Amino acid sequence: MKPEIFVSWPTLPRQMKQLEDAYTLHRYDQAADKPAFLAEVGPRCTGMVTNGHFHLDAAFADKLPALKVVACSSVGYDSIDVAALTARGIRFTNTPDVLTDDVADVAILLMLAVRRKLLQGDRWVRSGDWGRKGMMALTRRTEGSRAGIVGLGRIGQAIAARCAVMGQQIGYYSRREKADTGYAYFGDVTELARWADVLIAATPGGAETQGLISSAVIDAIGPDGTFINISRGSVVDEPALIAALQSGQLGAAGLDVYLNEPNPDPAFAGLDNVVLYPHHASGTVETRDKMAQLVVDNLAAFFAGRPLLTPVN
Ligand code: 8YV
Repeated sequence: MKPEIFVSWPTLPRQMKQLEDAYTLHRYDQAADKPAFLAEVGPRCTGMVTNGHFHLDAAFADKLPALKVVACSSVGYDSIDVAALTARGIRFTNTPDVLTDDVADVAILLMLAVRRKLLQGDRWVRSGDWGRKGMMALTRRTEGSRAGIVGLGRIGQAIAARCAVMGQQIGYYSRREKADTGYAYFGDVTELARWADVLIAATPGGAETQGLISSAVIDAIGPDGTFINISRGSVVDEPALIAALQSGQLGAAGLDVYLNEPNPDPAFAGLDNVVLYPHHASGTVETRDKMAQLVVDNLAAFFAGRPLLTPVN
């Protein structure tokens, strides 16, 4: 008998085919009557495929009493109650490392697009303003500017390495100072924001970081400063962010994540001092294939009694 797998959020087609060959899949994501589907097949499923966009709390997991392993196709899992899974002895895996470079690239992409006014420049050419009005407004230099990174995990470190190559001064906030980074440590996010020209949020989401980029931090970045967010929308006080961008208290922002996805606050669309990206920092063919393959390979390892490739618990 093939193990029965509950699919709350499918992965890529190539990997779904591998899963279909190896297991009996139950596609909750496609079920018309989800409560009935969960009640019918949940008790039979020993494995689950999900994603950080799916809310998996203890109550939902309790509907799968035979569950032994959950393979998540994202690195972030702030929507998943891993402690509840662990308490039941359910293993949980995510997709670290394979997306680090892509996400760090997007942080730099957004920083440069904002500070060098890429979108305004594109419009300046397309609209004919260049011919009618001449040179567009001057922008801001990267070399020598100060990059403040909030969270120096895998992705934060990859961002810092890119900033260093571009000649930026680098400061960071983390709950504890990290040894031998060569970067300036700030034990207070607001102080880092006051120091930095660009503040980059690179922390995980979840309760511990909710609202970490507060109104006070946003004000400390200031009218000449830039805020970049490639972490989670929950990390920032979004109403305060919008108000600061509207008033000019915050100079500009580059955002990949929002409180309400995939329909962010419409106020963002009315701002010309923000560059918007649709939570797509890991969205390359190569990286998403690697992330999806980790789902397949972690499940295969579990059911073969081998060590998990990327365990969280
Ligand atoms: C995507 C992400 O949102 O990995 C994460 O935590 O936020 C992104 O990679 C998506 O969850 C990948 O499937």
